[in-house]
Amino acid sequence: MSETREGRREEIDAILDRKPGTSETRDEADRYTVVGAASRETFANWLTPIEEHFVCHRNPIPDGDADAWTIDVAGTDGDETELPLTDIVEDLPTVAVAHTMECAGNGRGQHDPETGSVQWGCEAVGTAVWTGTPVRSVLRASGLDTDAAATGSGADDEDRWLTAIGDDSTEEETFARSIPLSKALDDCLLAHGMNGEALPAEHGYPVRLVVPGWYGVNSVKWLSELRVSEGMVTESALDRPGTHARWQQDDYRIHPAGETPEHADTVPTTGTWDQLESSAVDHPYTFDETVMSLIGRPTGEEPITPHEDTVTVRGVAWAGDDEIAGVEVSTDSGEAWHDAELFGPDYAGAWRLFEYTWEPTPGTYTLASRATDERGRAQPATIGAPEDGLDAIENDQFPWNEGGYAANAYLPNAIEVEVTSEDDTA
Ligand SMILES: Nc1nc2c(c(=O)[nH]1)N[C@H]1C(S)=C(S)[C@@H](COP(=O)(O)O)O[C@H]1N2
Ligand SMILES: [Mo]
Repeated sequence: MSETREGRREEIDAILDRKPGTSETRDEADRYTVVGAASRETFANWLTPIEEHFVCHRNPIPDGDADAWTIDVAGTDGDETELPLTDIVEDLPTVAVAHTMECAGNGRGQHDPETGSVQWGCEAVGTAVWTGTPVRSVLRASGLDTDAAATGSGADDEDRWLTAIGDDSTEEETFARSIPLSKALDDCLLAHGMNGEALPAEHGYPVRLVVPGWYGVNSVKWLSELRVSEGMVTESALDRPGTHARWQQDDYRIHPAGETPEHADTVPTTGTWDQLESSAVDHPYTFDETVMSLIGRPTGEEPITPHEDTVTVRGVAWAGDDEIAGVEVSTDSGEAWHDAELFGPDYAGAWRLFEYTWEPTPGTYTLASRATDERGRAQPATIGAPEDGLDAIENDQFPWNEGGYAANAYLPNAIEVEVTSEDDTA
């Protein structure tokens, strides 16, 4: 045990060394190797530099060599094709996709009482430009009939899923996640580059799945296998020892205290918020990211002085597969709200920048931001208490849930800012 933990300690230290814009957040049991953005300043900019991008995984980083790496692809008939990564990179098209990756556990540390595991504040989110090969091209190159799957030639197409497996898997436990095949064919890619550089080891070198707009856990790193099947991964679905459905079926599900999620082959709707609202899904899976925003400037870390009476409040807002319709900023803990302006890059699956021009007098203020998506769904104010027993977003409260997933309340992310008068600094 201690040997593995020692190794992981060294691994964290090495990552922190390489990434000066991050700092560590760990769970008590030291089961996770995670680092998050070190400053709110990360959320004042559209592109998150690799040095500031959070890292989240559980096992040690597997050794990998791009030249020798292969991806094992299997269709519903079980026939396997082994594709060398060099062929994928050299023979198939390369595209770039902007993706705001948020850990499903971002905001977990805002649950009261605590839920255990990594106590993230808001630092487990970032936007990178990922370059790689469309999943559609890879499946086609391996001989799968992607057109039939994409056009929906039969009722059961709805229930086709793609399971991605990471090379950090062990005999006891496979890291496997399933997404609907339709999503995989639509916009997912096997990324081998990040922000114009080779994919760093901690982000999945030599290749990872990127699922735009969906919680980070879906974007399997160190990708070694792809499986198309009639349902998502369940405990008997893969022909191998050990548990392989844990990360799909047990963890990363939103449920009240003391409940055990049932394992399912499919869900009638995959949107995370849609599942929360639907009585047909008891314990939602964390798929697409729910509407969320963060202020990045001012940071609240030091007093600020208005320039020509104004302070620019800037931040980012995202809503998974949905577009951001608007962002409001409050300077009084959410009593009054003012429309912010959206600006800058506008790509599906990536956050938008927003800005609000504030004219404060000296004093202490609590700044919050609240985003609304194109379907009119706004961030709730707070996270409820376990005894409220919420299983959906109700009464302006996000449901406290045992795993601490998908929290998107705005008040826990508010920042206190001290405004001094221009004279004070003269
Ligand atoms: N193989 C593998 N892929 C993984 C994980 C992992 O533990 N193993 N962690 C997931 C989780 S929980 C998140 S939030 C993202 C984080 O990606 P990043 O470290 O590149 O930011 O990777 C996902 N992909
Ligand atoms: Mo995560």
